[in-house]
Amino acid sequence: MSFYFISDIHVKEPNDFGCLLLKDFFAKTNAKEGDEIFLVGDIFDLMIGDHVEYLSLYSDFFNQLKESTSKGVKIHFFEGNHDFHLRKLFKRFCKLNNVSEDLIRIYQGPLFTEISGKKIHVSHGDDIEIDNPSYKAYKRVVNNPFMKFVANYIMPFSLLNFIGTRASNKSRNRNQKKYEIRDDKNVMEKFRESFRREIKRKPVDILICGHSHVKDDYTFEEARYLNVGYARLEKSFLKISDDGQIDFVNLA
Ligand SMILES: [Mn+2]
Repeated sequence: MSFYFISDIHVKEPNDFGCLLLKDFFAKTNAKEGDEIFLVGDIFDLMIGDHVEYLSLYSDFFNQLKESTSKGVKIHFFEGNHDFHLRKLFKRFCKLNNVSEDLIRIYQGPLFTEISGKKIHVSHGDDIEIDNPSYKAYKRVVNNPFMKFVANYIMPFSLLNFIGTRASNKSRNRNQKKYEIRDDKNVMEKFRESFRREIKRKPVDILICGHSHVKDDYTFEEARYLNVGYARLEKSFLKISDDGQIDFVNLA
């Protein structure tokens, strides 16, 4: 059994570079029965709420999920800060395509599991991030039940898309650094500190996340922090093999 992890592809539209990476990721993993794929958040730059339009807009991705799950591959989808409130959408997808909901798991928070005898924490990474009060306030707003209801039932897809694209572009302008600078030492150190605090709170052998857009492989007191980084820049994913061997694998 092998385990594959990728995050922060930020697919913006069908057939863009992100879609290409996502397609290449599924091709390169060549996952078989019993293998597990972890989509660790912000796979899509904008996917919010139960809007059936997403199923046709990103039909390549959903067809891929259908194909993988039909082979007995389990998919773990972690909601990020760009793709969330998606439980109902995936439920809908499973029903429409006769896919067992057991093979597609959606997470709003961290998953604590065990792989090859190691205790593992998997999450998008925003849950462990320290010193980001404005982000935490934003999360409280978007995650409250009212906003969830609005995203699922009130807001039409077209309006959501319009607002979301604008907000996303604005945030990109604000965070230009995050999207362009590789190995940003300040961000890297902040997330290492976040990791050190998190494993004191809840010890694991390995913590895997994304979100910071800074790829990392760092060990502290025998615990390992693996950040899969910004897929669009790094063009790689993480693989844990049957024997516990951990590798970054390159994409196209
Ligand atoms: Mn993120």
